[in-house]
Amino acid sequence: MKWRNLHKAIFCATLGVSLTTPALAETLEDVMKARGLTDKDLLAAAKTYVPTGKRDEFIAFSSGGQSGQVIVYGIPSMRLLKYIAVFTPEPWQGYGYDEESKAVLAQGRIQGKDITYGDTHHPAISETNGEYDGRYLFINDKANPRIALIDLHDFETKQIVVNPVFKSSHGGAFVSENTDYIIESAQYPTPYENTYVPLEQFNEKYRGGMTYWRFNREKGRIEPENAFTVMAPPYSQDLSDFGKGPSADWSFTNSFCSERYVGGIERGRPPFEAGCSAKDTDFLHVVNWRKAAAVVKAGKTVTINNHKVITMETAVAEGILFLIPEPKSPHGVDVSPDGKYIIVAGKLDTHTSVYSFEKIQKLIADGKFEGKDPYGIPIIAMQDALHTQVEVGLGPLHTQYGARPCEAFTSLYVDSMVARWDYCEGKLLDRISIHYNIGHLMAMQGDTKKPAGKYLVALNKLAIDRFNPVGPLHPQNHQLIDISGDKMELLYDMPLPLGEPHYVVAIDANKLKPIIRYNSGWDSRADKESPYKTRAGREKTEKSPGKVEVFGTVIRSHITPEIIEVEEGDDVTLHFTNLERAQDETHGFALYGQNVNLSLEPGKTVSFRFMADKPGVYPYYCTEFCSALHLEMQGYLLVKPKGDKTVTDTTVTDKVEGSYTKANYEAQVKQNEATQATIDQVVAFITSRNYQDFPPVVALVEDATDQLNFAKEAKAKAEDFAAKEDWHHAALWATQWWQYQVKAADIGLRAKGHLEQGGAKEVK
Ligand code: CUK
Ligand code: CUA
Repeated sequence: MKWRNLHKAIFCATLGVSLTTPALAETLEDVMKARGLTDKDLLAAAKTYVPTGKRDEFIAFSSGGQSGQVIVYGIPSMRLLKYIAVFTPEPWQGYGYDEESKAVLAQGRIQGKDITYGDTHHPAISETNGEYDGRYLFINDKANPRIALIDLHDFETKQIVVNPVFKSSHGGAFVSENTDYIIESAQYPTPYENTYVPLEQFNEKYRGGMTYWRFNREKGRIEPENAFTVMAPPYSQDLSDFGKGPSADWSFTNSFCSERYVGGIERGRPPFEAGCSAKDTDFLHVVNWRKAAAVVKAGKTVTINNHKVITMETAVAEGILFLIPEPKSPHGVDVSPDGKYIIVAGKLDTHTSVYSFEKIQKLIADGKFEGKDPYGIPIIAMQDALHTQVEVGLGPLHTQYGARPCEAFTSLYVDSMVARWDYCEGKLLDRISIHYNIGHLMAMQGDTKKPAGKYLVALNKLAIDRFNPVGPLHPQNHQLIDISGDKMELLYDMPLPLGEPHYVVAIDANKLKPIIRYNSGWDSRADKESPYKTRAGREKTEKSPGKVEVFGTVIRSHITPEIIEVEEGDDVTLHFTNLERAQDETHGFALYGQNVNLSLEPGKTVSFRFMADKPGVYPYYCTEFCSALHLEMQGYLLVKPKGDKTVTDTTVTDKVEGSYTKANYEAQVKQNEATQATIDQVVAFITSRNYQDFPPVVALVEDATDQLNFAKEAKAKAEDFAAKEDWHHAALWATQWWQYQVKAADIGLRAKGHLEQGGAKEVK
């Protein structure tokens, strides 16, 4: 019995339940036995389980690797929350299907070609004073050197910028401590111009570099016209990081092939991997970006592909660029939270190297260099700049920081471990095995001035046997590790079924304040009011020869217009505005055979354009189960053959529906009156409470009021027809009046529930 009580105590203590909770039919002991769970499992479960209706403490934004998307999940539950469409079309969000988002994707064209995927590596949250501010997210595309901007007020991609001089880029996106700039360094050296240059001219004509994209926070956009690049030798630049605090004006980028080796096994040469790891060291690039920006302002640049470039000669003359040797095949470069140290991990070295920013500054000020590289760039001696080196294990890659002073965590690819160590004292503290072959690792806010500690996520390259098999292509495995105690503890495995994520960033959930609906008639992709915004009752169709433009709306449970008639060969554009104000009342729009799926979140306006090139009948419908009458949220696009002169006779379709009688009408009116009585009760409840203090309820009330106004209009129409003794139309409109009442009641009840749960007070 002691055994059982122990488990109960652990379970109750960790979940905060009182021991006097009445016994459940099934005991914890039974479940543990049946499922083969240990004490450790139980603790891990209690630490990660987020009960129904509760939320996570941190929100993680993960690169989606080759999927070209961003994956959002909660920590510690590891529950998936969203995929954000970035470089790749995504139908659920209408991304790449509505004209507004097609325009965003079109910004990412490379030399006129549509690129419909991205290889995303490094997400970065915007910072203010070196801390995440939760406003924007940036992410790079390695394959096509691009940076995307996601606005975290609605989690949508707003902008894509294409690097004008690189042909691949890896060391982005990382932000300066006030997000003045986003860095993107080159990876594979190429000529800056978009021309052919033979590989024999590699040393002379191929170049690497670091691009600094200016970010305008007021506009919430990257300004390509104010971006610049610091040219660098063809050393295959890799990861980058900006300084913080004392080092805030500087950035650091490493490189993995300072051998400048060009492979070509088919030419009888040893391959790239042999030539690029021949030397014992590569180069850490140390750049004074603040000075570089001033040099750009002073006009000391050359223009290549319409983009400002600081040449290596200028960079050297102005004291902008320095090199420091770093151990064999380095990968991550990560600046410590206090900004005093730069930690580099060399994949083929067992150490992490801690460089002292203070020492580097002194050496630069004293002009103490060990020599120059072939391009005349001063080289600082490694031993002079090092603070310490720590033996952490095999294959160190990336470093993150914890909440304790001097606490660092480094991923060990070859050892399949995470090392916890002290970068001030230079000593190893703890190690934990992961499964298998870790790439990046991520601690909560672990690359900012204020790491939050608590948890760490290992981004493992291989899953092998960790999950139920799903064929040769395996999911990725993000493993959650508890770092709150002195010993690291593995808590959870999460399969990620979308691309190979490289890096993740996680922010305190309280720092994110996304909206729940758009201002009515909003073009979310451009973040401004849409010129196609349409109000209720103002829907219209404009026709001119060869052209049809529809200004429609959607609201539970109909699409207006319900019938669209065009002629074969017409150029058709549909604009729809979602009139809903209620939270989560999204409608979709799908149309047969035109490759379209639109997502209309409350308030949003989107457009879709296509050629009606084939006569026929094209049903359309709402793709979100939005109400009990969702299936009826439908319509027909009729493409008439060219020259068809048939006149539409509505009386024919009316007859198809059958005929209604006076008795039908009266029965419906009776039901409507009863429904109205219920609505009046709900309204009385809401208005007797301080509902104005609850913004979501205010939105619901506005929405319900809309529906009641529609009901009033339908009622008037029904009564008109009744007066004319047209019982058929009177009954139909009475039914529609009831439909609006039902929706109003539904919304009203939701508002009432919200007030009851929120503890609203009675007002006089
Ligand atoms: S990279 Cu993939 S594991 Cu692109 Cu930051 Cu290191
Ligand atoms: Cu709107 Cu279903």
